[in-house]
Amino acid sequence: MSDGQAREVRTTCPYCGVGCGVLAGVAADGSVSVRGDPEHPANAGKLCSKGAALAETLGLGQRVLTPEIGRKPATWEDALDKVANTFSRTIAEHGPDAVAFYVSGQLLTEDYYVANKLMKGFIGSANIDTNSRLCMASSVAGHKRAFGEDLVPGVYEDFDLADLIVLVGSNTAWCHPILHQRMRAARDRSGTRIVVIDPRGTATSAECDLHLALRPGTDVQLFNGLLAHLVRTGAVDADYVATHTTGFDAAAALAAADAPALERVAEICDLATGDIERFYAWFATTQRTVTVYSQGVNQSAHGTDKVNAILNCHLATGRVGKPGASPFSVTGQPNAMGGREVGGLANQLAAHIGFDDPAAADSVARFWRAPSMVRSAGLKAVDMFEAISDGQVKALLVMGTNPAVSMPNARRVREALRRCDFVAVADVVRTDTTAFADVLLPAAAWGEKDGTVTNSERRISRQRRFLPLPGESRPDWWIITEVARRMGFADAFAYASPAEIFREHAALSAFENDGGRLFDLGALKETGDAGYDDLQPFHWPAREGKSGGERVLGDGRFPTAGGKARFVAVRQEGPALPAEPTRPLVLNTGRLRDQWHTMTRTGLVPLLMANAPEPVVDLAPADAAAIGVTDDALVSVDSRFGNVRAKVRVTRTQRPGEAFLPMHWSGRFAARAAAGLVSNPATDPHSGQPELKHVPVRIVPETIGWEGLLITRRDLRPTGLVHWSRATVDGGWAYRLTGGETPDQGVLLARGLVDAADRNRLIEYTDRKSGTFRAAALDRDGVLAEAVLVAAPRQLPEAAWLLSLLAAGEPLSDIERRALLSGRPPVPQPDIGRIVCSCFAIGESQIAAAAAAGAMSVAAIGKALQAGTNCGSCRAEIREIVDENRLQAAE
Ligand SMILES: Nc1nc2c(c(=O)[nH]1)N[C@H]1C(S)=C(S)[C@@H](COP(=O)(O)OP(=O)(O)OC[C@H]3O[C@@H](n4cnc5c(=O)[nH]c(N)nc54)[C@H](O)[C@@H]3O)O[C@H]1N2
Ligand SMILES: Nc1nc2c(c(=O)[nH]1)N[C@H]1C(S)=C(S)[C@@H](COP(=O)(O)OP(=O)(O)OC[C@H]3O[C@@H](n4cnc5c(=O)[nH]c(N)nc54)[C@H](O)[C@@H]3O)O[C@H]1N2
Ligand code: SF4
Ligand SMILES: [Mo]
Repeated sequence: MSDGQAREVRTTCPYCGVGCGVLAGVAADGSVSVRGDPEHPANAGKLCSKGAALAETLGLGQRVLTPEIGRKPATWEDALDKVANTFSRTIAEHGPDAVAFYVSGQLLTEDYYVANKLMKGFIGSANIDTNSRLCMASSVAGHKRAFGEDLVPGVYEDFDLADLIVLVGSNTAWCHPILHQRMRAARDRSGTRIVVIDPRGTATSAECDLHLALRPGTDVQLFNGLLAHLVRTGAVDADYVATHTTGFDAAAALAAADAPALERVAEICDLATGDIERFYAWFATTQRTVTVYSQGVNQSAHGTDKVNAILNCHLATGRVGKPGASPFSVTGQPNAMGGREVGGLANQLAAHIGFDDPAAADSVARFWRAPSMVRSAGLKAVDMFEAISDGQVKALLVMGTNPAVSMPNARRVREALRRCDFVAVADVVRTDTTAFADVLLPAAAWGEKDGTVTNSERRISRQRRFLPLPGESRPDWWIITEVARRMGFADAFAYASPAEIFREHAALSAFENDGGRLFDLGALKETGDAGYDDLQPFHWPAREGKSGGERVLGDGRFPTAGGKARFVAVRQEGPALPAEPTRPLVLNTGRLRDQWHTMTRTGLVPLLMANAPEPVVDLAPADAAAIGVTDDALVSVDSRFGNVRAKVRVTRTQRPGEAFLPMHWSGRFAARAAAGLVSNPATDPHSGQPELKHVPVRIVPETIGWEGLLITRRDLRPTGLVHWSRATVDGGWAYRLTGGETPDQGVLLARGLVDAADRNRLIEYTDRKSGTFRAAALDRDGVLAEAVLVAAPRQLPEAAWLLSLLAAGEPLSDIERRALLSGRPPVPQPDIGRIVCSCFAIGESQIAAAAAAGAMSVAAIGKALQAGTNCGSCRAEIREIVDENRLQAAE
């Protein structure tokens, strides 16, 4: 603990499924600092750029701090009564299936448990689904088909032990940075090979031994080809297959028919036969192989088949749950796993019990003393919003997710939210979804609440509170419990703390569980309050009287009826939507390094916005040329579901015919750039997961007349523009504006944007000839309050100096005032350029300069500037800059 810090609390990062341990220090003055917890087994003290910036997301400026009814402040009493009464009345009039909860893999297990219990045991409907439907559902379905239970066999140690790591549809370097670091370390240490299977070139593929940039959606073909190859070359573990599995012959036969020869695989996947051969040979001959997969596999109309195609190859070689040899579905959200454990998906019941086992469902009913136990599955996310749209579901509670942005066909989802008779939303800030709330419930945020989360390797860790509850915010478990009490279920929801809920959850997992379900926390069902406070990270299973479980399924016994794993015969199928002649490109969507989903928290941190400050669509050079655009052109991306606007980045990392749009920009950060507006709602028949990675689009340039930059402290939503987006910067926001009219008219619009309450404090400059306009408003102390620049397209001056004035917040000198209007600093300033390394705030120009001075490798740049030496997610970008410099030097 450093000086001035009163205390340091052990907690867990609220972002990705790596589940890194965090030490949050609270100083005597209340300020918070975070560092990686050296004792947490998931990260051993390391954090990525997002985790390291957590302290900067804790400000209260944007928070919702009081309940609201009809957008007016209300008491908790009234808000909770309103929710409970509306739900009760709706159920009385229209039945239990007329209500629904849409929750989140970012809730804590205890929050999730009570929400699931209320809906399934007491309301008597299974209409509780979660954003995990958009995330992990195909893996859940694939695991259940193959293993009989939703089990991730591997543990992180397997990355240290593997000789081959295959990453399928996983941009680990950006999305699970601390795990990627571990894989890279294994590669450096012991030559572990890394194969990346992703249509795009990514930061992950930049550091691998083989990148298979396959045609999107052809993973089943590739893995069927692999299974056929394993059979042909005698690499199948016949003993394992005979003793521990069923269905091999059918799966192998279909694979052989589907992928009869390498040439066929090469053709369908659009890969070179030599590359496929190399991958197949490595897989066949490397016992210690871990196959990691995430959204490039799950988010597909054939996601479950993709999962099983992969699992088939691991079963055929007996590589399941063994040290360094396992399939490994890495989870996205911090508690995606916890949600699955409580049964928070509409097609699960509770504690890894499904609806297919009536006796187990009876036991849940007895355990809960449930008056109206539901017996069949409820509505999955996409169908749930359809049912809301149709008026079948009339009352909805949304908790911890932002479906107006993150659901596919988001326009229709917004329409459904608008039409729904009653929408309650629990969130920590205002979002595009809270805009539809009849009742808004202020939830407690990370650092203000207690509970547990489960990471990708089945390890349960505590999130601990280290801040007081601000305003009237309350934890989610409390909100649900209070609603339940008001609906007449006070006895079953008499919890006074998350510890009580955790004990019940642990007890349920062990209740009448004779070992048929591996998910078992029985050893913890008597955990006292002090023990809960003190809970150390542990793996489940944690069966009573047994020592803790690390890897599972390694003994070849599976929780199926006969104790054997099942091969699933799968065949390659086309995308849900065939190519459309008028929409010749395929749009893929996904994540950026420094943003978390809809940016409600990472978007508050200037440093995290600096690497990618505006929404950009990636295009291959040939497609950009065909469309007639170059870097930074504004385009419209149109699918049959809607359209968005973004700037272009031309890059060789895209395959021709394919484009990539980040999923992050909500209506709070851009006029219309949410990927959900164009994404495809078609779902996988087994998992109900939508095909978020594949939709036909047309991309066309927008006609623009001027561009503007507005730097301000005010939270604005400009109108009348073709496009705008904004980035959080020190001291306020930087808005990038694009207008369709002439610069002259741009000036009129821009002038209106500047807050000119006090005209004396406004400085203006217009040059009609060049179409340039600049204005700045100073506040009473002569500090820059806002500035706007307008210019013909691509003529705007650099913003760095103006941004530094806003950040400094100091009264301007006379020289600075005069310089303001030239848009250039009085003394030339070194511009560090776009931030590349967020951990150490190192910019592109600094890296280029260091490279020019002789630092010609990622390691040398690390030595010179520290860039890339913490989480390492920026290494691919550093390499690009170094390579670029090398090319220039050679020219
Ligand atoms: N920085 C950051 N990290 C995050 C998150 C975040 O928002 N930001 N979110 C977290 C969450 S919830 C999740 S679910 C994970 C997601 O983590 P990832 O799954 O790694 O992330 P994505 O970018 O969604 O998609 C991964 C890759 O799938 C590829 N892909 C697309 N189509 C196909 C295909 O047909 N086949 C194959 N093989 N690949 C394809 C895409 O090109 C993309 O590079 O990240 C977690 N971590
Ligand atoms: N096109 C496209 N769409 C996608 C994806 C994609 O790759 N492409 N990926 C999908 C995936 S994998 C995922 S996981 C989803 C994520 O999508 P969402 O879940 O919609 O995204 P978030 O921004 O994480 O939303 C979490 C919300 O919870 C709020 N919140 C934070 N902490 C708390 C809390 O303690 N309590 C409560 N009540 N609220 C809190 C946040 O402010 C935020 O509004 O997006 C999916 N959508
Ligand atoms: S890798 Fe980064 S985002 Fe994920 S848990 Fe660790 S610090 Fe948080
Ligand atoms: Mo996710």
